[in-house]
Amino acid sequence: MSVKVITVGEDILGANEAKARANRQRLDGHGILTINIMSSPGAGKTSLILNTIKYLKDRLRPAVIEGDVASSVDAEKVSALGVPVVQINTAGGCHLEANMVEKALDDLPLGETDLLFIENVGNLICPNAFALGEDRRVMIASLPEGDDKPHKYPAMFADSDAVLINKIDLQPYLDFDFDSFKKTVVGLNPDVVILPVSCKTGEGMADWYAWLESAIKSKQSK
Ligand SMILES: Nc1nc2c(ncn2[C@@H]2O[C@H](COP(=O)(O)OP(=O)(O)OP(=O)(O)O)[C@@H](O)[C@H]2O)c(=O)[nH]1
Ligand SMILES: [Mg+2]
Repeated sequence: MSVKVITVGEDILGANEAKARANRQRLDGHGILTINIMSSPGAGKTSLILNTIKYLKDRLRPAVIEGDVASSVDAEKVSALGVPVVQINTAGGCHLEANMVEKALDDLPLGETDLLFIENVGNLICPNAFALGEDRRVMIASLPEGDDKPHKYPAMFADSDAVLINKIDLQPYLDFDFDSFKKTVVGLNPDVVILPVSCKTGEGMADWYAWLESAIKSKQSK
């Protein structure tokens, strides 16, 4: 008797791609630049979002979707800045999926939003495999994680438009080889933009804001 094989991964990813395209069309309809921010737990996703909101809130209307396994800790920090935010709790899921984002979009004022940050679940294994409807993907690495992470988790770095190296203020205390890190990332992703920053001291953040503003301009000119 022949055995029917269902490749679950392909089914799930195919369905996710379709939902992500629908999210993207919906966001495009409102002219919203959407950034999917990925990193390991604690690399600085929320810190980057909070700093960036403070920097541009007077000129642009941001909104945020927070993805976490549990809690609304990060969403509360965003909400305290007076910015619309929806928290998704994945209840054990290790990445966001497009259908979760679709639901969150229902609860955001899309007509009054210019820029949407989606903070993915902290994880270096699989968030990159699930499109959400974003325009750009930003990966945050940080000095305490070590410079070898692109070797160990290559897909996350290969699939990103920009890689931020956060916590450069900790350089005196750590052996992080910037040249080796950059060489590995460029080997995986020749077009990537690499930006060393510190969300704590503000060093390098002007380059991040310039990258973001250029992405916003290119979205608005479409
Ligand atoms: N020294 C230093 N600490 C930082 C920097 N950026 C963030 N942190 C600290 O790192 C810790 C984690 O930062 P978060 O922004 O919460 O990281 P996250 O990626 O959002 O974490 P999860 O949502 O839990 O995955 C916090 O204690 C921050 O204050 C930085 O540039 N330098
Ligand atoms: Mg966070």
